[in-house]
Amino acid sequence: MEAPQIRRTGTASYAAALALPQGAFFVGQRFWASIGYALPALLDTLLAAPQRRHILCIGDGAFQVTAQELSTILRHNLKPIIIVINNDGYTVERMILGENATYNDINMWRYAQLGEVLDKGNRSLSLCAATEPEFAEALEIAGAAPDRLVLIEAVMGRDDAPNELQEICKRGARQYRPSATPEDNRRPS
Ligand SMILES: Cc1ncc(C[n+]2csc(CCOP(=O)(O)OP(=O)(O)O)c2C)c(N)n1
Ligand SMILES: [Mg+2]
Repeated sequence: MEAPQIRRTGTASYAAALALPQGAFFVGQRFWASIGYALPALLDTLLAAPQRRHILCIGDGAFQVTAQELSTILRHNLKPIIIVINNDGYTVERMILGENATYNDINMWRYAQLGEVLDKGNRSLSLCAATEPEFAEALEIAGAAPDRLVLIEAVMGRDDAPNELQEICKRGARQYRPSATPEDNRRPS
């Protein structure tokens, strides 16, 4: 079986906790944690190992930084599965500071239409999943379509994040902003 690769940014980093099949490997950059890295890095690994099926888990915020590389991936006729976690902005940052602050908002995109907009060649398949059964079905469809780039928009709640990550963020918030008050989280009117 071809082994997948999974990479990360933001809450998607918790894809690292998945049990991967034998022979699969994980690519990420936990040290710098730079958003915008993962999509172009996917292009690199696709070019290095086109015989494998590559799976990218990426946050909507990170995706928007270098989204144009989706076009390059299509131009090279590459066929990854890209899961964009659409949680309406910078969730991991909201958990540290500014839960409702506008600086953690991003513009809402029609992610599931990008494969079509960026390519006249009909080489992609786009799916949108807002529930667990829909997501499971989307993965089934993606698994059965190795000849297409598959983009899955996974719609999540704004505050939906792994418990462990929430704890880490709370500790980070106390460390970096011990003086932070509830007012810091208030959205300007
Ligand atoms: C280049 C860069 N700018 C800013 C940051 C700070 N930062 C860390 S995570 C994050 C938001 C990530 O949002 P998203 O990719 O949507 O992930 P989510 O936590 O919402 O799943 C930001 C802005 C960073 N790590 N790298
Ligand atoms: Mg996000």
